[in-house]
Amino acid sequence: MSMYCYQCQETAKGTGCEIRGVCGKSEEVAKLQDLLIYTVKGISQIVIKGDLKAETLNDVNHEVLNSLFMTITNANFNDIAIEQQIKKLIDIRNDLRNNVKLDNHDAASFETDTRASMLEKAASVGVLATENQDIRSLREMIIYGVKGMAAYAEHAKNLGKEDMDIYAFIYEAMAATLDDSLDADDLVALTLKTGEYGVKVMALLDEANTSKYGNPEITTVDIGVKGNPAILISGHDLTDLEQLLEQTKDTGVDIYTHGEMLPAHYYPFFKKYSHFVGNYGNAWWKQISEFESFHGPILFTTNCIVPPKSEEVRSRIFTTGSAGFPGCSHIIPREDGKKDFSALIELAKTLPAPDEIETGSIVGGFAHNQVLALADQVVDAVKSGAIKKFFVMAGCDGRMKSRDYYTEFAQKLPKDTIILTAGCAKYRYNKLNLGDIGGIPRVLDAGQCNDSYSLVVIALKLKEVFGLDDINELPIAYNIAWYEQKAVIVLLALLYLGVKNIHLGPTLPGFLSPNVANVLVEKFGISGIGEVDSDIELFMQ
Ligand code: SF4
Ligand code: SF3
Repeated sequence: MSMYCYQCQETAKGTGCEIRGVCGKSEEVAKLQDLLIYTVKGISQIVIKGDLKAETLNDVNHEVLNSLFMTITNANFNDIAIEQQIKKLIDIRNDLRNNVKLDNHDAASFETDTRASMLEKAASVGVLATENQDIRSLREMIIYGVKGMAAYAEHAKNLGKEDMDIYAFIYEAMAATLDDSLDADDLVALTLKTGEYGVKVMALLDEANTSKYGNPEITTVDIGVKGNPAILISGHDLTDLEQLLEQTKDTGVDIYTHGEMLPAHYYPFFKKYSHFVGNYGNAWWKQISEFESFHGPILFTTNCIVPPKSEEVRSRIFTTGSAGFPGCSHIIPREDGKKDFSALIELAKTLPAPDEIETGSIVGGFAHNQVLALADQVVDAVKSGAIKKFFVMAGCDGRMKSRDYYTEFAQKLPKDTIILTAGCAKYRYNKLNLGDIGGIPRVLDAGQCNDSYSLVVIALKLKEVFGLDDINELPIAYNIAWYEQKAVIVLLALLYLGVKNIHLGPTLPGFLSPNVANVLVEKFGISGIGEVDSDIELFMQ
């Protein structure tokens, strides 16, 4: 076997990619990512055993976040960037080790410098290095949750918000995945603790986003095109968007969002930019054709990148932050921390305007503040029976045909139900005309995947208003679609908050061993999805 990765929903045969990633990740990149994660574990061991405080580890914290983020599905396919990051982390690790006395564990002391030696080392430290299937399953679930946590912590950090407790937990969790004294019960407890910190990191990012850009508000977003040359921005990082909008002011170049950047339109701050014109396209997996017809430069601030099929499209793709793709220009911050997007802007001016692929608009902006402003209306509608049930359908989209389930599910839901959504999963139903209930749209989009936090705040508020003791007594059902590791941290956060009977699809994670899957079923009532009609019947009971 040349590689082994089973971290995402599209893993080969539902069990693991062994030759090449379904996502397009090569064997070499997969192995380098394994080694990068192993190096993070080594640093974490030194931090924990040396009782080093995150407050004193500024650059180390940031490089650890970046490394974890680089290994998230569809974030970074660039072997050279990952190799450089391994070297950087080994230097950091060795510096830390000089000041800490500890028994030399391999992760905290191995040395490699050439690509060949890295690949050789990687072969023995990946997922399968843990032999016991259940321990492996729990360790990997914790690591995937921590990856999602790191992604959200990085966005918050970019906005100047950091929480040392979150960094300390990342070290604790990553070091624990090498600790052979921990048994399955210990790791189940750590999994829930990962969820606890998942709630903290999403709250931190929510605070970072809303304190800088205002609270999302009901917004109509155009999905057609204007006639100007344009840049498309994808991913989740709002600070990159802000800088791009500033630099394109009065240049004649328009800015469109793609995929997970759509919710940026909901923030009051961005509404002052008249050249911030709309959203182009759909969820990440449709980018191959949508990037062809967009014609202008594309900026990836994070995942999800799909390997471009043509040189022409590749030449228009730029990456920044933790994202990367071989042969695409990568924008790094200048000394002052700001990014220079002039290369994209100059390129955009030479290229045609986007082709129109659809027309009309979509409505979103139903994050917690906006929904709570409508609380009276919502509560009245529930009390009168006009709203029978809410369906949380947050999470990710993906290319599998089986995800048509979610479109059909949304279409067939009774008309007295409301869908609460967040993440790119929404593209399965946000352009259907599902109507409204007394003026409340039947699809309420809170924002990006991290804004699933908003849905939790809304649920907790409803619990308070209705005077309930248990969040599970609310008329809310959870039918979550997952794809990558940010969805793992969202799921663990929901479990930590005590949410039961979550349905997870389109397939259960390949990284769950049968025993670990049983624990999730028995303790939390987690289940997969079935047929649309019977699932709706079950949910409505
Ligand atoms: Fe396979 Fe997903 Fe890993 Fe890519 S990220 S190699 S598709 S399991
Ligand atoms: Fe989508 Fe990649 Fe997860 Fe942020 S863009 S939700 S899949």
